[in-house]
Amino acid sequence: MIRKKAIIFGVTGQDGYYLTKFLLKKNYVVHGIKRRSSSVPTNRISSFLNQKNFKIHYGDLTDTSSIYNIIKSVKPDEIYNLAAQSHVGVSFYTPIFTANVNAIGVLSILEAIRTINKQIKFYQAGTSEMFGKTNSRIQSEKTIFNPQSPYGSAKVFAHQITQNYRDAYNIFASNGILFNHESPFRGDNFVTKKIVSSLTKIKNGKQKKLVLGNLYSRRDWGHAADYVEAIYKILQQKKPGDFVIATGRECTIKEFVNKTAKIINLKLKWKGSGLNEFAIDQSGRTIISVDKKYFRPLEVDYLRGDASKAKRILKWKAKISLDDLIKEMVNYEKKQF
Ligand code: NAP
Ligand code: F7E
Repeated sequence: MIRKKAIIFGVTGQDGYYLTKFLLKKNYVVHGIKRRSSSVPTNRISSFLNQKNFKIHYGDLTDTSSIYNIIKSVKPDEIYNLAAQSHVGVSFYTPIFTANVNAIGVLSILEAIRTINKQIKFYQAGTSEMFGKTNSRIQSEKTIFNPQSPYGSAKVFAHQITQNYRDAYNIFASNGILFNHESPFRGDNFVTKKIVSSLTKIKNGKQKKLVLGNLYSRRDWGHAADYVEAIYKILQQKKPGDFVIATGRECTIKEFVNKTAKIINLKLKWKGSGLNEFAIDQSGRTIISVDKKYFRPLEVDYLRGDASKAKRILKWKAKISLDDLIKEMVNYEKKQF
């Protein structure tokens, strides 16, 4: 039997873990690309490292030669680009690096596909951050982009250059426009992971306080396991295209905190407002406060995705509820004590 070969850039990240698991189950040979790092970057994917259908290569999206050499030697059927400097807040501190990885890195992959083999299918990990400041109450593939960060702006370039290569060179190049998706394997400095991890520790006496930034932005949160299934389906279509992947539901950061507290049975009472807003526990101790340092120079206030195109064409919809996602994240955190 001939197995399909996939390259995953960004294999060591949250989505890299879920997509690798998914593709290995589908009998793919998966080639994952990792960067050199002073600490072990493969913690999430350690369970795959000894599997014969999983191979790991050193590479970096800022090193065009590594991208070219890997694609030339692996001869993949499909390339999934999940690699990015993916933190919106950090992109204000490292804007040039963010643009080199998230924008130019994508162009380097597309150029390698164009020169090596135009039959390779390509997936680009786009984001709801491309919508940025929007007047649309629900955002679809037709909503105008208005990014509010170096991260979002670099992703708009990546999105459009992917469309350009599709149209100019007839390459099967597709964009996902994924809204926030989380899991127990989410990076530590994203807000859901920070909230779940901190509140679980506070409940168990292992941490004193959780300090957050803007409590009132609204996000449409799904589960990464659901979303990688959509990513896969995007590359299995007859024609390439762009797809919003979202749940269609949103809530504020504060509502996410309250849901998590309820699930772990931690009683909270909110007081104050603005930078002086805080929450106390049953004994009157302040366990949540707000600090300016976690605010961004620009904020994206409201994101809610319309995934009806994905439902119609990919036959995809989000299955895991926000409450079940939080419960899974809480259970994982408890096991880390
Ligand atoms: P993540 O956990 O931060 O993973 C990012 C991956 O990119 C990691 O494997 C990271 O490697 C790798 N990477 C970073 N810089 C690189 C470079 N210069 N060369 C090669 N690899 C590099 O992100 P994620 O949540 O899995 O997201 C996957 C993709 O979807 C990203 O492109 C993100 O921007 C996009 N996205 C995510 C969401 C979401 O809510 N999760 C929503 C929309 C779009 P290290 O492990 O070495 O850092
Ligand atoms: O912030 C607010 C923050 O960093 C969510 C990435 O995967 O999804 C993610 O980007 C919201 C923002 O995710 C803290 O200001 C408050 O309004 O968890 P986040 P994000 O910025 O939405 C998109 C779709 C991606 O593409 C990205 O790659 O929460 N917030 N207090 C905080 N955020 C953080 N990180 N930390 C806080 O303490």
